[in-house]
Amino acid sequence: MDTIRIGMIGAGFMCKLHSIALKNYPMYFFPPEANVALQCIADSNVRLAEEGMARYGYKEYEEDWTKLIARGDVDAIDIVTPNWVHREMALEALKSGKPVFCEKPLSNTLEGAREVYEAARSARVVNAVGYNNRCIPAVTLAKQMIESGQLGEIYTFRTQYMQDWAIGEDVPMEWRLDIDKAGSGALGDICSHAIDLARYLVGNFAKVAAKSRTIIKKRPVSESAVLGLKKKREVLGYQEVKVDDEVEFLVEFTNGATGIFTSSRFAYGHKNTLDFEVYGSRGALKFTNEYLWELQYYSGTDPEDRQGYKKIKMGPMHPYGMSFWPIADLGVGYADLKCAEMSHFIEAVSKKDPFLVSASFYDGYKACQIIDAVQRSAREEKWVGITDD
Ligand code: NAI
Ligand code: SOE
Repeated sequence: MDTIRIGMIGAGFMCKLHSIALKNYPMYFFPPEANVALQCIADSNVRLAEEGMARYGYKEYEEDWTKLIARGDVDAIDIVTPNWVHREMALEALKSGKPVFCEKPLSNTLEGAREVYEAARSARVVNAVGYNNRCIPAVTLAKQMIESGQLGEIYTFRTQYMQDWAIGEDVPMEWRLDIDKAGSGALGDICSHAIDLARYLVGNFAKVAAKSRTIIKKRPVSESAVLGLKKKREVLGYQEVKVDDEVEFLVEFTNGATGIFTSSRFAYGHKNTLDFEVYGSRGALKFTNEYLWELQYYSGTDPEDRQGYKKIKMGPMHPYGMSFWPIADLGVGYADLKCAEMSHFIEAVSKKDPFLVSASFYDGYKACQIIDAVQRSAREEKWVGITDD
């Protein structure tokens, strides 16, 4: 059996998730399509690269990511660096002809995402973008139910992705709050997952009408601020904030359905809440990641005196079920879902078939196209169309 030797660029939060997911792959997805080796890790902070090598079990480490891509002992590239460096790294990986997994969003600009997508299309190598929520068993089941016609014609898709970590004037500047680095705020950071889920479950967007705002317009700058850590740090200065702290938008899908999106990183009561409802002519679905292992289904065709939501508990008979646990309702963890997403990437690399990934660079480009349209709509206070390319 082949061994796919992974080169990981970035040694932060997502490096931990991806490394654990890749290590667990052959145990959850057995027999594996290929063996996976954590071969080399790179980070511009060489101390983190060296630490990551020891912590996750990589064989080598590099400070220079271009050297990692060029190594003869690296077969596939996994990009888990911040948004603004995805473009150059993905282009270099594609140029090397090696399969590449890039975390979302594909780029911090629409132009960068389009350039990467077009390069992947001509390079004809396996390419995937990190939209792991597609691989939540309940979400995949929702897709199967919608595609089978069980909900009939889809009328409305309502979704929210809400967090609270950005609340407070003392939360320091970090790349997720810097428009030049991240490309957007809540919109690209968390709502892009909801955008991708909407495309996955309902279809492409025709046009959007948006409203967004920056709530805290100036933040303290301190040494090496890390997401979520609220430790007091020495304030070195202040930086203007231009990212969206909250965003709301309406969508008209190309199939005529309507979408209602809300996303904020200023939402007390939500540490990391992603939920959606789908309303159709024959029924409805409800999901929240706060009950990751459940999908609520309402059949509009039940006898009128017996209608109501029923709670479907995910188990071995559901998507990815046999890869996880033999009885229902034992739950999955964050790394398990990334492992499910990685299983598609590993299979695609092993079979050299770009169509086997879960979300591709095309999906990553489409999400960036929608992010750009939402930003334009909010700026110009009008509906903005999205080309169906
Ligand atoms: P992080 O800030 O924790 O780690 C990024 C690492 O990249 C840092 O160690 C930094 O030193 C390194 N780095 C920065 N510039 C570099 C360069 N030029 N060359 C080499 N290394 C460089 O970031 P985090 O939270 O891991 O996010 C990484 C990416 O993953 C982001 O694009 C984010 O949007 C995405 N993400 C996706 C999630 C998902 O659910 N799919 C969840 C969290 C993040
Ligand atoms: C921070 O808001 C974050 O880590 C996002 O960057 C991820 O995409 C999201 O899945 C979880 O929250």
